[in-house]
Amino acid sequence: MKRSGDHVIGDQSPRKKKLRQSENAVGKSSRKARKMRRAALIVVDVQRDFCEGGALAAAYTLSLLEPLVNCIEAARRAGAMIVYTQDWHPENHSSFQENGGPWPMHCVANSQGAELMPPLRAEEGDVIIRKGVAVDGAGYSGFEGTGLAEKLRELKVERIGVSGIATEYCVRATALDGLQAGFETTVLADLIRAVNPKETPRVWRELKRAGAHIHTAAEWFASVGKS
Ligand code: VGL
Ligand code: ZN
Repeated sequence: MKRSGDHVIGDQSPRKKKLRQSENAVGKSSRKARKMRRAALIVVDVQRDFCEGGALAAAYTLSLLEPLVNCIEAARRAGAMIVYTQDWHPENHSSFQENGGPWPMHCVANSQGAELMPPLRAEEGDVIIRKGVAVDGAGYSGFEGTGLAEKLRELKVERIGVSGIATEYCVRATALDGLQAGFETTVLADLIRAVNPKETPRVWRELKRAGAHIHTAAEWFASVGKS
């Protein structure tokens, strides 16, 4: 894995070093450990069906793609891992209206609607997580039954930035589970989109109470490494 060893986050200006040291005041204190605080950008469910024109489109997704792609590229340059989650349901999934669930049919495994929304695409070394693959269970969280927490630990990731769709469903659930799994979790305020944007302030309050940071992507990068 080309990117896993040789991109070290933490090669930073003195001011940022100081900030990093105080963040690390409890726990790991060696210089080496400080340098190993890797980050992952988690891109939740940015799939055709959740974008403009899709079966279950969130609001304002057209304005998401360009800044998100920029963020993904900056994250790569900073040595962060990129994780894409994909909602990946069987045709008879319990969350579909025809099966008594709340949602129109969406993100059926291997269908066009389940593809990553262009121009997003996974590159070598990225992690792809498919979720909601069983008939039952909503499968909102990228961590639920996917092995994502173990994978991130294996890659020495300690901090995650959560972006994507939808704020009040899969972004929320993924961030809460990330916190539960012990990752320093930042929700990227400008890179998430809701099905119902009126829900966004409530979700932010809930996530903050649970221990998440809410920052813009630019603010997150200032603490992750140079971009
Ligand atoms: C989602 C509704 C149903 C999401 C997934 O990605 O937030 N929402 N399935
Ligand atoms: Zn779904």
